[in-house]
Amino acid sequence: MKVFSGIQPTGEPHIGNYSGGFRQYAATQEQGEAYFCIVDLHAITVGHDPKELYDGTLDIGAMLFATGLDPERSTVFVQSHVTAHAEAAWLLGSVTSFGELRRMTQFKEKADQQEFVSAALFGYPTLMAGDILLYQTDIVPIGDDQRQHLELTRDVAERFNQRFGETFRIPDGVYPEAGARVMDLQEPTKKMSKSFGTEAGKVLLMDDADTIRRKVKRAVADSGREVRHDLDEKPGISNLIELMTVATGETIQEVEARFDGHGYGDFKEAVGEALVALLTPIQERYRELRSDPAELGRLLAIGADKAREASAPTLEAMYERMGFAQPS
Ligand code: ATP
Ligand code: LTN
Repeated sequence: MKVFSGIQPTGEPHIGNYSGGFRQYAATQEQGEAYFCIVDLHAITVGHDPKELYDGTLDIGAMLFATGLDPERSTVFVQSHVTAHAEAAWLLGSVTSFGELRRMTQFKEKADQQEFVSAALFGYPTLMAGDILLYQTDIVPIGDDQRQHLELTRDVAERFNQRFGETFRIPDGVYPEAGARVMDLQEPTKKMSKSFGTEAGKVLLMDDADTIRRKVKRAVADSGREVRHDLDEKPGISNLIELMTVATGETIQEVEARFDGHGYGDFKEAVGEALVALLTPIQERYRELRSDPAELGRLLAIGADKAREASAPTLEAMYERMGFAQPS
């Protein structure tokens, strides 16, 4: 079983990224040969600051190990270190239509936020498709927001296979049962996001304990007083219930039962404490790893070597089947 996922080294990671990303990576690495990629090439699709990209790459590297990736078991690497990714994106651009890319929700949302809409932002999904397909991936652990990109990846892979012969395995997305779409604490009908929303709306993985408690306490609740999961009637409380499941591993029903008869105040306090208990040890490991950039660089260099080797045969097959003349 091959596992692949990617995370952008931009902005500060939040509890939504932990739920849809980091924690699933650590869990799925147990299932087989796993690749986790810091997608720096994706990070330049919106205006970026070079220094922030540089630091963010090491920050995310440290966070991937701090949240449980084992460098002995998983291949953790930086996208731009493996040139096959940029090449695959170009080749796949020829089997992706303008119409398909134009329909992508993330493109529309991000384009609305930018004054300068780059061609790279438009082509972003072909780069992501290449990331996944180069490794003959079976499963892709992601959050709900990436569902549409994964569907496009499958369509593009099938089209390539039909036109040029069986080349890619068709990957499946893996989404968490609860917490696949963590919502903003202040606007619980919008996804918690690195790039949108206010500071008060997101619990950052590096927030200190008091900040976490305060943000959860001030989270928008709903009318009524029952701690019950109901996305239509109670988006705020449902979101906090899902965060509790992320922090403790309980099911939604178990959380509801535990807080039956309790008011919102008690419940919020407990969610805050559970998040503090989850994040404190992660923060300690993160600080340790981040304080040794040389060691981090060494681990990422080993990852890049392994990823180069693993992706080369598929890239070669792509060139060959598409009719590019090979030196003999
Ligand atoms: P932004 O929040 O700015 O849209 P992103 O989605 O681009 O950031 P990435 O760092 O690329 O963030 O995503 C890493 C992982 O986190 C992806 O698997 C993504 O699906 C997941 N993710 C992002 N936001 C959430 C959320 N609110 N709930 C659950 N998973 C999420
Ligand atoms: N688009 C994703 C990041 C990403 C990714 C990938 C995820 C880039 N390449 C390959 C899974 C597999 C995002 O914005 N979260």
